[in-house]
Amino acid sequence: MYLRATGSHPHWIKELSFHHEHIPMTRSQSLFNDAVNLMPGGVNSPVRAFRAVGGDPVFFASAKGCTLTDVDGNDYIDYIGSWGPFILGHSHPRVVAALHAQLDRATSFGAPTELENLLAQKIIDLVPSIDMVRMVNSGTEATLSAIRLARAFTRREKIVKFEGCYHGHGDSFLIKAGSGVATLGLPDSPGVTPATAGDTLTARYNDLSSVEELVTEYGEQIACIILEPVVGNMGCVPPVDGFLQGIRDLCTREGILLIFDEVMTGFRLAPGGAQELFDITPDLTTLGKIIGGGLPVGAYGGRREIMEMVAPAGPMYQAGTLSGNPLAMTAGLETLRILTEDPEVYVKLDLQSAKLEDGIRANLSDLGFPYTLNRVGSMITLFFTERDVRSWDDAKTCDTGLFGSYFSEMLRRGISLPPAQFEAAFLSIMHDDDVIARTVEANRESLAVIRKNA
Ligand code: KE4
Repeated sequence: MYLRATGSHPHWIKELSFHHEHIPMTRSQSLFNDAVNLMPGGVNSPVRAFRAVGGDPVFFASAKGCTLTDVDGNDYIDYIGSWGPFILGHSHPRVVAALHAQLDRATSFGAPTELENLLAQKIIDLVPSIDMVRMVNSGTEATLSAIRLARAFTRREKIVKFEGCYHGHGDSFLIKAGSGVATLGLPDSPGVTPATAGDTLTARYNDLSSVEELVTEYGEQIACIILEPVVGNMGCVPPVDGFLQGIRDLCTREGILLIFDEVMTGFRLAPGGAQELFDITPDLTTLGKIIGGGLPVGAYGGRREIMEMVAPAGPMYQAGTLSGNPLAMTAGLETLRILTEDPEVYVKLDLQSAKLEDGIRANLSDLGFPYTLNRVGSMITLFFTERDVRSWDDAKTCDTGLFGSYFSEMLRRGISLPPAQFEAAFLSIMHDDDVIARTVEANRESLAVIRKNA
């Protein structure tokens, strides 16, 4: 198979093709050429298609710790971690062993198992605001269910979300969403009806007055306010002082349920997630990613009086064939057990992440790049803008083209970053000093190259 001289192939092939009329197509390239005829955009989730950064996606074959290996045998340092789940690194031996043992017993019944009790209890023990929890199969299912529950409990219809926050692909959320919606420049998605969109109000993150304006106008109609307590889906954006408490107080005053979407931050920033870090108690919390340990698990939970409205205990319907799946429960339970064995694990993770931040900041100042870097714990984003990034209005000033060039330079140097400016990068407990030093060096070289080409 020979590479077609198209504009779509990765940069490092472009250089080679100048010298050789035909070079053998990589396996990754060949697989992607097949994939684009089999699945929309050749992927099963849009952000993976490299549309925001150029070039074709790398196909991976295996992973261990923080190292990925692609189908052509190239190794990369992983800063995606499957978009958050792999805080312990890939293929942790204890998680793999637990999965093997469960595989030999059974993978699914569609009936209750002790494993669901165990993971539910673990989540309830670690997240004080959760009295009762329901397992589902993705973050999207968790947030869809949580807003349906909020509407059922309050008998109100409107929800408030924030521009640039992403809560999965449920219709109500595809309004000024972050992550892949922002990455692909899709202001809203076709297929979402005006009736549905009309029940979603949007405010500006880190701007309490924009929330108060909505409450003044729609107060009694608002069932819930849902937000990422630390945003990952604009890139990493922390809450400014007083923002979360202000929303908490406003919800309490107005009888609005506060939903913390901790699909990304849950067990990422602290055992009790961002709500522990910022000492705020939401009424409902949505979870995902880490609680599945790399297998499909989502969950929503909160105050008992609210959760007991969920069928069959109450009238609000929600169901799922593979919800609480024993294999997925096993991966999540083992992951949380390991994660919470070491009381210092989050301190160590923060220290390592700070080393990466310091290294990149040194490069930025040495090279005269006045760019913004936001970090909370092991969530970090380098924004290609000179503005402080506190909201979508700030994030959207990024030079996404330059980010694309930076991404490609880092990939050529064996660093696998999220292929989009509006995503958070993640470190795991496996990102040691050597890995971080190599990343900082690659960052320096990449910034120097894009500066030269600018
Ligand atoms: P999933 O349905 O993708 O499991 O979860 C949706 C979701 C909900 N809430 C938050 C805060 C999230 O970050 C997500 C999913 N995150 C994206 C990454 N930004 C998943 C990656 C992708 O869409 O492929």
